[in-house]
Order: sequence, then C-alpha cells, then structure tokens
Amino acid sequence: MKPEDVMRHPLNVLTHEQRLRYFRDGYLVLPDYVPAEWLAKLVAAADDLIEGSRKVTQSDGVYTLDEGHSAETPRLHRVTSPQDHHPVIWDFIRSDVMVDLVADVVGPDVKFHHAKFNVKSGKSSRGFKWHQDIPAWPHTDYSPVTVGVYLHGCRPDQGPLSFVPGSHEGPLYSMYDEHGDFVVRISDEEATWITEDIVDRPTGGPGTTILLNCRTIHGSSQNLSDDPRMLLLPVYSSADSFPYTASPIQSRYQGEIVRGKPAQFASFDPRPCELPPDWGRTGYATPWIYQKRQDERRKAETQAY
Ligand SMILES: O=C(O)CCC(=O)C(=O)O
Repeated sequence: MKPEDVMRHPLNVLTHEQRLRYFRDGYLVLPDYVPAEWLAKLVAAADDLIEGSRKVTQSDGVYTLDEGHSAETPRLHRVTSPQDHHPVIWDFIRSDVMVDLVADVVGPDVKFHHAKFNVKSGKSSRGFKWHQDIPAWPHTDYSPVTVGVYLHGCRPDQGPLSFVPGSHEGPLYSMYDEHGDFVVRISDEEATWITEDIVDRPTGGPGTTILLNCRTIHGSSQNLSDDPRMLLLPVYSSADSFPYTASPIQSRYQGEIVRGKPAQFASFDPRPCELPPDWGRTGYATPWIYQKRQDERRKAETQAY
C-alpha cells in the first residue's frame, strides 16, 4: 500500500504528526514505547536464546557469532529468526503493541516477513556500514517497515542505529562490491555525501522503538561499551506488498497475515530495485560475514602492493 492510501486510514497509536514524520524522514523514534511487562518477557526470552548459543562453536543459520565467542562468554552479532526459536518472540511480534504501530504506517492489513535479533555484544562488536534493506528482499512496493526495539535501551557508545533522514526518497544504491559480492553496504565512493551533520543517531531507554522504512539509508558504529546492545528487528509490510525473490532469511511464519485480511491484488511501485543473489541457490550469510570478507580481501590487496 502506498503512503497516500495509508494516510486515509485512522490511526491506532501514532499521532497524525508522527505518521507524517515517518513518511517524510523514512524513520520514526518512539522513546520507551514498549511497556515494562512486555520488556521483562522479551529480556527473559533473549537470555534463553543467548544461553542456547553456548554450545555453538561456528556461525550457523541461527547464531551469527562475534569474535571471541565461547561457551563461557557468549558473544553474538545476531540470532536469526528468533520468533522460530522462542514462542514469546512470536507472541510479541503479533501482539497489538507491535501490530497497532505497524498498521499506522502500512495500512489495516499487515503481513509479517522476517525478524532478527541483533545482540551486538559489548567490547567493540563490529558496526554495520551504510546500507538500504530492500535490495536484499525486494517487494512489489516500498511499504516494508522494520521495527527496532531496544530491550535495554541504547547509549551513544553502544553503536545506535543511525539514519540519513529523507534518504528513502532518493535512489537505491547497489549492495554489490566491485567483485560482484553482495556486501550489503554502499561503497565509500558513493557514500561521500553522507556527512556527520546530516546523520541522526537517536538513543533512548528500555523499550525505545524505531520504525524504519525499507529504502532508508542506515547503519551503526561499533559497540565500544561493555554492555550488549540488544535490538529486536521484526519486518512487516502491507498485505498487498509481495516479495518477488527468495527470502535470505526463512521463517515458518513468513507471509503470515498478523492483522486484517490477505490482499486480492498486489500493490506496485515502478521504482526499480536491483536484484539480490538468488538466495534459494546461493544461501545467505549475514552482512557481518560479507563485510568482514570484504575488509579482509581489501587488506590482502593493499598488502600485495
Ligand atoms: O544492528 C545494527 O546496528 C544494524 C542492523 C541493520 O542495519 C540491519 O539489520 O539491517
């Protein structure tokens, strides 16, 4: 569903100004949005998931391990599809707390696509370069929205999710590098215009929640603190917005209508989106792995000269 059609529907939780700001900036920050009772359940679920990583020694389809991970000291970048591995996470993703909010920016019929739980362990976990999300999972329009929920809040030294306001209205950049690898980052040459004075790095307390449009340029820096920065990231769309490639991240709940009814017709936005690799054939490693490989190759190339 297109923004102008979404705007015709009544609001659940946002104000009219907040919805306008989301469509203008391509993201919206809601300090302390998630109620304490839900946060307590989510934190317990997160602890269960992290506990499960103690027996894992190599990144796999569920856990993306950070450098220094061990059974004694779990260190994680991400838990992929946490809702498939913990019922509380799925209950939260389809709860009114989440879906009322999402319906305010995608319209009354809401579809779930996928989710991640980015843990960003403390003591210098890698950041995430500037990128846009939609080239990894193109849809027939640009309604997909990621909701970011900080379980414990986020301070400036923890590498907050950072945004280039209004960039969702600009072009989509290639997420491939010069070798044809899908590195999920805008090249340094193309990102020179992204200067600190135009970047927004919002922080907030536990339950602070962010709505992020799928075209908006975003990224994050290293977590320099001792504390993990736990961010749950479910992705939804309007029910009439359809993915047209295989999904990099699988979930047993993918495509589930979490509010309203399935679409009778698809919504199309003609603005082009570069296709990702054929995930169904190539498989998918998480962006940290692609970006680390790229950094290592660049280092090797520099040393060779
Ligand atoms: O966790 C982060 O800091 C960045 C996450 C992100 O940009 C993504 O998953 O697309």
